[in-house]
Amino acid sequence: MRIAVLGGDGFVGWPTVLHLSDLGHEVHIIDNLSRRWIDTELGVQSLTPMDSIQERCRIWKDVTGRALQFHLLDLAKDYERFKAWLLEYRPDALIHFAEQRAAPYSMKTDRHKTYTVNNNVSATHNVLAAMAETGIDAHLVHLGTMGVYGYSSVGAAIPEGYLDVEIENLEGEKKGLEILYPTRPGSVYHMTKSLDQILFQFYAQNDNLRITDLHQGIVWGTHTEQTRRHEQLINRFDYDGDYGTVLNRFLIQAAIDYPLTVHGTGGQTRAFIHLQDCVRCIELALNDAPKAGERVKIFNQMTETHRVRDLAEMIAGLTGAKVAYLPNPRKEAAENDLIVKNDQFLSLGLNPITLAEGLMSEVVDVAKKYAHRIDRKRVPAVSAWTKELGERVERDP
Ligand code: USQ
Repeated sequence: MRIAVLGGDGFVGWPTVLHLSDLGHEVHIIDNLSRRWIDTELGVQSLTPMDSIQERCRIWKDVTGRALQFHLLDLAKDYERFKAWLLEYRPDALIHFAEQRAAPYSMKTDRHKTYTVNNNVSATHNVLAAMAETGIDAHLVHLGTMGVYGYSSVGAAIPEGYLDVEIENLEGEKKGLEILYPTRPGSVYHMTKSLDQILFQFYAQNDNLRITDLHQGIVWGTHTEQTRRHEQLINRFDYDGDYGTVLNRFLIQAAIDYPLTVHGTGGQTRAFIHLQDCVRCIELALNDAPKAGERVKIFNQMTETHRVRDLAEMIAGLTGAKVAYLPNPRKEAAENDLIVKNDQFLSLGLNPITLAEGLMSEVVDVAKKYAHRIDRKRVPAVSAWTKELGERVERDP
């Protein structure tokens, strides 16, 4: 297949590019390099040293003989260029990662909120409008998030995207209805992914676009089979308070002897998936495209659930790290349960990598190797969901 990976320079985008190229697909990277600009804005850098995207592509060609093509393009702003690109290359599939993906970054200030909404919603809508306009019948695979469901602890398993409900009509008869699972996003970032769902529903129904939405959990790990093949193919690794995600943060904190930063009681239960499984899921989803006219296919892309404090205690037990229970900068349920259905990927052959397999050492090894690059001042999470929470975090960092 000819595949365009939108956002192919990012944390999950880059390993996906390599995985698909390794399978023999012709892979194009479309990216505006915004993630690298945001590093500059925040004054942080990936724990792992990253080469330019052009250099990364050159190394991959040297190592494997397979070419990657990079196109510098801003999907939210360069609509006409993207449309022209689609007509020139006529891809079979588009994988859409091209969104600002950090919840804390999206809540920093009103500027960050509007940037996240403008960037994410425009990028998604531009992709859909261009596909409909050009008539290019590509399969669109989008990286969504488990966070669209919210964490309401009703004690029922979260289905894969859709909910069967019963409503009473005017004659008093009970009628069945299938609806998108009601969204309850917990940040502006998660809100944009909830909005994306409505855009997908509309374009699938109106223009027969073939769309898959992957509701992904929190990714941990850093390597995949392909990123290990050469030092300069290494993936980016975020540890800072805005972009670092919880388990990877705990692992690097343990490696540098920094007390593990649990927000609140740590009673938040979240869904997780290893990076290697993410890229495998994308491959499985690509091969299982919906037909034109079908509803959007939604998968829950996660493999296990964990409570934040249990993760911290587990890592403390393994490494001897201390655990710090801190004021929570986020407005979120202090405690929640989470049961998630993920039968579709399991039935397609996903064999999940779990935490219990000792793979966490992979991250600790990376953290130890590059510990000299860590700026300890960038570890605390300071972006607060409200002004009041911000003041509390400032008083007791
Ligand atoms: N947390 C801590 N300590 C930390 C960092 C986080 O206790 O040092 C807590 C947070 O308060 C939250 C939970 O851990 O309750 C998860 O936070 P996170 O930063 O690991 O994940 P989140 O903000 O939800 O976002 C990440 C990715 C996002 C993806 C999402 C999947 O950045 O792109 O969509 O995970 S999910 O969470 O399933 O929606």
